[in-house]
Amino acid sequence: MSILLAVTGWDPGVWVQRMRALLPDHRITTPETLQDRAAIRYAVSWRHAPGALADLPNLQAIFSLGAGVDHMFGDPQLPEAPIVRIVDPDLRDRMSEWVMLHTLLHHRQQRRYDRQKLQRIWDDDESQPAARDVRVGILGLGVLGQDAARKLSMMGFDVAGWSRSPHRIEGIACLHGGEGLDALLARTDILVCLLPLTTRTRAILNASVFARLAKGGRFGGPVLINAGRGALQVEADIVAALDSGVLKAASLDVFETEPLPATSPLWTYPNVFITPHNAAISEPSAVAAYIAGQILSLERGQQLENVVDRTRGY
Ligand code: NDP
Ligand code: OXD
Repeated sequence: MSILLAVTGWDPGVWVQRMRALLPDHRITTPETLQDRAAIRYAVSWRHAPGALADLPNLQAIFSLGAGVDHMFGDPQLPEAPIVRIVDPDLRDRMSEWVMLHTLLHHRQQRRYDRQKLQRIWDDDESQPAARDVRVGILGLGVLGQDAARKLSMMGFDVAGWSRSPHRIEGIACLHGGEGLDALLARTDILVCLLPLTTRTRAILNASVFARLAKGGRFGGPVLINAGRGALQVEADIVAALDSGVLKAASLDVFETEPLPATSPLWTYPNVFITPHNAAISEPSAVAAYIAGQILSLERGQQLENVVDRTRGY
């Protein structure tokens, strides 16, 4: 039985090595070395080239090397086989670290102290709000959003979350649907986006949403934190909102175009933190173990887990 590893932008070598070690009875191949298409039972994809998974008559599952699966849907020849996404504590914890770090960087005004340090200024002038007086709104209450919500809540922040369907999470105000979004925005000082990119969420982080965020919060304007996908945000609207003061600051891990072009104005804002789409990397050992575990349990007759709903797009 063979596994086809089709990745773009990442070194396939490390993944081939990990998968071989965990599945010694399976042959791991890449599109470049693929000979027997009928032998392929599983595909492993990260932004695979369109058509790379076509004509695999015995394909049983497609594994995404990321939690997000939007990278596959641009392929007009994507096979019908079930798509499995990553749900893994290593990736989840990495994302929550990033979200907590960036929430705290804004909450504790770290940029201000960085500037003061460069100028050797000792100024403890400004009052520091308590976490309980800061309202965090999380878009997306899935695996990543729920974990970040719980951890921020444990730190004392006043946390609400928004999803497509209703949820109940102790200590978190859970909202959903169109009205829920209005209510969430109206009570949000720090907006954290952990949504998947779908036809319904594309460009959701736009001028209209920024204008509905809470005014009169503790930072002199709301803060945007996005680690979902770049196409969730309208960067021209972020720049305009930063210029007009509708947004006070931002932390962005994902961008409309990646790598973020050197010409992007986002680089120039002192109050915008930029990270290179590595809020939660897919750590090869953890993710290969997750995929190998799913393959072995499928071969023992069990069901695949974390299968994507193609009609919802996530
Ligand atoms: P999940 O599928 O577990 O959760 C998605 C959440 O978004 C769910 O709560 C879902 O609602 C909600 N949602 C989806 N569509 C809508 C909508 N139209 N309106 C309101 N809510 C909606 O995903 P994960 O938490 O695992 O991951 C989220 C995303 O994070 C990934 O898709 C990926 O894009 C991104 N990511 C980024 C990384 C990075 O390094 N920057 C790393 C890993 C992931 P419901 O609960 O009702 O279904
Ligand atoms: C993911 C990512 O989806 O790294 O896992 O973006």
